[in-house]
Amino acid sequence: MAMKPTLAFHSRWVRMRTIGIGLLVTVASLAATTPEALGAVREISQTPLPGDCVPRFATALPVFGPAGSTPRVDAARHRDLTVTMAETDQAVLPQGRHDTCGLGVTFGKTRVWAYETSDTVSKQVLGPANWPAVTIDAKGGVPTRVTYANKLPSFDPSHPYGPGLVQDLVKVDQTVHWANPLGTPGAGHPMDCSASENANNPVCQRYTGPQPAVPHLHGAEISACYDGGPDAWFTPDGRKGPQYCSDGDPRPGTAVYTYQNSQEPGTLWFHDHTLGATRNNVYGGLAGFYLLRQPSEEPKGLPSGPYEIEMALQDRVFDTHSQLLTIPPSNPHYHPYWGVREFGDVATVNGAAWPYLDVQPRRYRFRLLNGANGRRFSLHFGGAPVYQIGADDAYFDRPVRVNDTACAGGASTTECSDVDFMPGERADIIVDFTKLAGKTITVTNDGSLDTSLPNIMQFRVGEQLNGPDSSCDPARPDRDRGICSRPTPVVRLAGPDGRPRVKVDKARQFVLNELNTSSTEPEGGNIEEYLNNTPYDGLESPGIRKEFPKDGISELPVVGSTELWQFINAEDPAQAYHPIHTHLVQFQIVSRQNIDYTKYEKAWSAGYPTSCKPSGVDFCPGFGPPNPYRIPNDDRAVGGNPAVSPFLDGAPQPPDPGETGWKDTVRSFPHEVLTVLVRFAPTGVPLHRSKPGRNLFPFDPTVGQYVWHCHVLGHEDNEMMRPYRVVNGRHHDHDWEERLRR
Ligand SMILES: [Cu+2]
Repeated sequence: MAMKPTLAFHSRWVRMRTIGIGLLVTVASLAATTPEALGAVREISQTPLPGDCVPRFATALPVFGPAGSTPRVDAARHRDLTVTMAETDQAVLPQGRHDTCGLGVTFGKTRVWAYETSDTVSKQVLGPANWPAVTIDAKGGVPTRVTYANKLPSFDPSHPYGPGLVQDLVKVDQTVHWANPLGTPGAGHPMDCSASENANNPVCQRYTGPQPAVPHLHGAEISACYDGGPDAWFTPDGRKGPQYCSDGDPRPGTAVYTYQNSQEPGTLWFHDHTLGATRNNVYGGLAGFYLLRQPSEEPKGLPSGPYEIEMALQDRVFDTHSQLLTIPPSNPHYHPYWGVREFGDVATVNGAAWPYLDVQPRRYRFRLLNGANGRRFSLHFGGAPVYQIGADDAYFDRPVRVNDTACAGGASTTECSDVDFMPGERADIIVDFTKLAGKTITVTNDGSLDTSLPNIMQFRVGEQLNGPDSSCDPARPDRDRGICSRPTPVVRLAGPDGRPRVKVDKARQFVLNELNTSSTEPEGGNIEEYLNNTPYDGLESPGIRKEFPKDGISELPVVGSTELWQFINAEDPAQAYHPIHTHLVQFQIVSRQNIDYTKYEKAWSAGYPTSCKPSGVDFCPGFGPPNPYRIPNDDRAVGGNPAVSPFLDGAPQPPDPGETGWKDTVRSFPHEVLTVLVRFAPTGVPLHRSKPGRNLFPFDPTVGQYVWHCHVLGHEDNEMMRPYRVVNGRHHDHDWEERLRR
């Protein structure tokens, strides 16, 4: 949202948000007097290495499973796993001396954070510490118990290159609302760190205390206790977030989760989710695949064994010592280490820079993950036929040819690509190299307009086949025999015309917006990203707090119900995209439709009382929506926003062919309203069985809380995330009714 900021507005905001932490100050001041907290520790000085100095296609793609040297972790055989978060050195860049940039550069190993997986009972290491984690291969119906152990070392100023180096390099920004394990006063609130009186404030320094971490299994239908949400973090020395949860009472620095693996099969991944430090922990390397297999529910005949390879696409910046470098902040005065768009200038796949993969002239299955902090990838496979068989956690009914069909995005898309995905999304594809023997294919990318990363990796197609290709032909799926085709069709919440096939129990409209005072401040002002103009803690929003005084949680869907959620992206720049992710449930995309965003914004801001508008600002940042949340608007949608339908522009666009199944993360583009149907039931439940109030999960989702958020890690780390609770439909409106009676 465009706005004219004033400094008066800042101080008012800081005061407003500081109320409530006063009580903590006395307790926390002890911790705050340590040298670390005072920022006395020197930082390692780094010289950025231009990405162009890293030779391309000089490193083989690291591969897990039969095609590589590291087997996947077999979670059906090893049902009790220990996953340890640790620091390790890894060959990310092509090792040794290379003549690039007009001079010789010698690359060494890169210190990263990694997950190491072992068998809890035998202690056998099944997946050595690696970025990304060695893939966990789980089997439907066979639960996996995981003990997560946080052994991330803290930076040690007397041994700066010893253990803890990564913490110094990835730099947690304490001006964003974050886990703050030491209770540093004022952390999590905007502060003008360029002002001389704040120069030594610990909030303006990077964090070097015990590192909080919490792993989230992305895409899991899971009880809240094992979800690994942002407030469930824990540190190596036993500090815990307010939503920390575990089986039993494990030793400090650990949490024990049970993954029931009861859902439909697909490509899940696990990654860190610490409040306000997800971007750091994932950038450090804490992410990995979790493949859930259930042969009876999967298409038969897909390329498998050495011809099935998972690939995590990310981007990084390195320094001249081959170490990770924090992407330079966009607004250093207010956020010394945080950036609104964090783009690296080196593409990494499975933790290797610009790798290549030798393939045979046959079909391959690639499970692609966009694991980047903020970068959207729009990929082209050099003309090789590409079929998509699934997205996120779920299979499509049958493969769809996707070459040049990923076209959503309007003004932010230069051309249609083969696979277009944003952080958090997965694409399960078959690439057919059969007719490409002897060719070299470069995977190119045009997904980010202002900071491009044009190349990703290379396929080198050999001349020889190592045995015949017996995989199914994705162009000719056999539905009756389930070959290249799902044995049971996807449960469809909407018909081909986009109309819901089920009763919609509730419609919600949310505005995605941004507080940004950069326009008048050369080094960038304060930025916060909001869902529905509400910070993560809804109690900070006067509008939300009034209606939801208990915990500020405004999304209270009834278990078993189906809701229509519309995301109104009224932001302007083409890069203001937001991949929206829901925990616990998947959803189906109905449409995207252009809106007249200037007119909508005007109607929206007019709804705010002038008393809460800072001078020169056209809305009330972080206030919550302009209207009462629970009173439906003219579109019969709750959420507290003016109805969006009068501002729709042009015809609704159906989802891209590559997003026609269940999704857990969806791309929201600027100037568009995105409509999805969310059902608070497992994906496999037939339409007629799901009813409001009926819980069909094999656990009780009304216990605890989940989140929904933007999966640009910098955005979710800076307020673009909201907790939500599933309710049983009997008491959820209790508070509200009570207020009405008064
Ligand atoms: Cu976002």
